[in-house]
Amino acid sequence: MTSISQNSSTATRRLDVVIVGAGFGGMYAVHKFNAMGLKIQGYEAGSDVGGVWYWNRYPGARVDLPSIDYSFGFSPEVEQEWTWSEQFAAQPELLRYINFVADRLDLRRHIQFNTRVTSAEWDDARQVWVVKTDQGDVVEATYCIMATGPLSIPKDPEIPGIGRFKGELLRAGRWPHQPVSYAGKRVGVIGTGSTGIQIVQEVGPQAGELFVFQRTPSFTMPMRNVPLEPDYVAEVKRNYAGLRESARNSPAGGIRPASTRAFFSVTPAQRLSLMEDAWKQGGLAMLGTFSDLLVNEEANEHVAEFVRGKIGEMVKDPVTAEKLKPRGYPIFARRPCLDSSYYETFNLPTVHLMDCNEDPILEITDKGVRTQSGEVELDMLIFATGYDGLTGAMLAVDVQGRDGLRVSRKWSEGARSYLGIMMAGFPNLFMTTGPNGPAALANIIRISENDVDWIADAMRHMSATGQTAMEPTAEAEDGWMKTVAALSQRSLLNKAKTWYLGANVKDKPQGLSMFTGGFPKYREYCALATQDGYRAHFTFDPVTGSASS
Ligand code: NA7
Repeated sequence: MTSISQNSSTATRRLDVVIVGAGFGGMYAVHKFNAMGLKIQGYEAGSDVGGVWYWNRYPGARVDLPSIDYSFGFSPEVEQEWTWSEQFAAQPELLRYINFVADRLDLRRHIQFNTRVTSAEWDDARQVWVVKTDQGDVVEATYCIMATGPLSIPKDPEIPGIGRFKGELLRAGRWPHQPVSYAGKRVGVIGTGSTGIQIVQEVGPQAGELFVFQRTPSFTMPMRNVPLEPDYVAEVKRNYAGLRESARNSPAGGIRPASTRAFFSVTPAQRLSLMEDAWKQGGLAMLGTFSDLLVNEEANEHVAEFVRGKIGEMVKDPVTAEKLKPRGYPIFARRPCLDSSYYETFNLPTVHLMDCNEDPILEITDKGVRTQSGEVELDMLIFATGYDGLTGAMLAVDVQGRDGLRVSRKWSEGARSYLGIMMAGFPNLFMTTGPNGPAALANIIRISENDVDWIADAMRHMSATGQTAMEPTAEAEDGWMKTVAALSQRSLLNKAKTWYLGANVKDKPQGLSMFTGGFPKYREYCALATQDGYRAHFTFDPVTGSASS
C-alpha cells in the first residue's frame, strides 16, 4: 500500500496514521501500519513501551493467562526467538518480552515517549484528524488509532484526606521504578481485586505488619504456576500456528479449558470430583468445569460454595476465613483471580484483615487510615483500588468528531460504538479493544490483533477505492448496541458491582459495555461488517448526514 500523505501548506506535520498508546494494541498497530508503507507516528505517555505492564510494577504483578497464550501471534520470528520461563509470567518477564518485541521489530523509532495526547479533532473540510499533545506537538493524520487500553487510568479510592498522608503512598498502577522496601514497616493495602491479592501475598511475608482493607472479597483460585520445561517449550514452538488458531476459535480468545457439560447434567459425586480435579489442576481450570457457570445461578452457587469450603480449609482463624468468603454475587462475575498463597498469608500473625463493611474507612490521616473504630497508623499505604475501566482512557483525551460532537457527549449515557472499533460521527477514528467489543472478556492480545488487522483491511479498502473517510452508520451502531445489550442480559456478570459495569466510578453510566457472545462470534461480526464492500454498515467520503449522539 502506498502512502497517501500530502504536505499541507502549514508547518504542521502531515501523517497517514497517529497511534495513541504503546501497549500491545499500539505496538502491533505501529508494526502493521509501518509495514504497509504508511507514514505513522505513535505517542506514549510512559517513557517506554508496555502499557499496563510498563506502569504496573507492583510486587507480585503477574499475568493470569498462560504466557504462551498471552503473547503476540502475528510474528513467527518473535514466537520462535522468545522463550517463556514460566506458565504464568511475572511482570518483569512480560516487560522483557515486550522490549524484545520492540527491539526485534524496531518499533521505538516510530513512537514519541513521555508524551500524552491531549486532544484529537476531526477537520471535516480537510478530512484529517488534528492531534495535539502535552509536549506541544500538533500533527494531522488521515487516521487516528486510539490504542489506549481498557485499564490505563488508575482510580484512587473515594476517601477524604488522601493528600494528608505523610508516609509513603504508592499506587499499584503507577508503581515506582526503584526498589521498594517493606521490611519492618506497617503497610496498608486498600483493595482486594486481582491487584490487591497479588500484592498481599507478596508483601505480607515481608512487611513488619500488613493491614488489608477489604470491602468486597474476591474469589481466588490456585494458580499452581510452574516453570516451563525445554521439551514443552519446543513442542509449543512447533505448534504455535495451531495454538493461535485454536485460541482465535475459543470463546475467550485463549487456550483455556472449556466445557460443554452443564452443571446439573452430572451427579453430585461427579460434580464434586470435577471441582476437586480443577482445584488441584489450578489456573483457570475451574472456569472450564461446566458450561453454564455464567448463566445458571444455581450451578454457579454450587461452585462458589465449593470454593468457600476451600477458603475455610486454608485460613486457620474461622472469623477471618468467614470474612474472606465472598457472598452476595456469583463466582466469576468479578474477574476470577489466581493466587499462590493469598489465603495462607492471613495465617501470618503480622497480617490483619480489616473489614471495611463492619468498620468503614472514614478518612486518610497524616499518620494512616481512620476507620470508625480508630486510627491505623501506617508507614506505607498502597492503593490497589482499580481503574476507570473501558472508557476512562478515551475520555481522558478531548476527542471531537464531526459537527463538534465530543466522545464525552456521545458516551454521556454509556459507551457507544460499532464492534468496539469505530463510532458513528467519528470518521477514520479507530479503537483497539474498545468498549462494546469483547474487551476484558477475551485475551486482550488476540483482540488487539483482530482489531488492528480489521483496521488495516479497512484502510486498504479505502485506498483501493479512493475514499478518504469512513464511519459506521448510526443504524449499524444502534444494531450493534442492541446485540451487545441482548446478549449481556443473560449474563451473570451483571450481578456483581465491578468495573465491568462501571460500578466502581462515581456517577459513571452503569451497564455491561462488553460483547459477551464469545470471541469467534465477535470475529464473525467483524467479518460481516466488511461484506458487500463495507456498504451495508458504513458511509464513505463524501460524508453526509449528522452524527448520532
Ligand atoms: P478491581 O478489580 O476494580 O479491584 C479494586 C478493589 O479496590 C476492589 O476490591 C474494591 O472494592 C476496592 N476499593 C475501591 N475503592 C475502595 C474504597 N474506597 N475502600 C475500600 N476498598 C475499595 O481492580 P484491580 O486492579 O484489582 O483489577 C483490575 C483488573 O486488572 C482485573 O479485573 C484484571 O483484569 C486485571 P469494591 O469491589 O469496590 O467493594
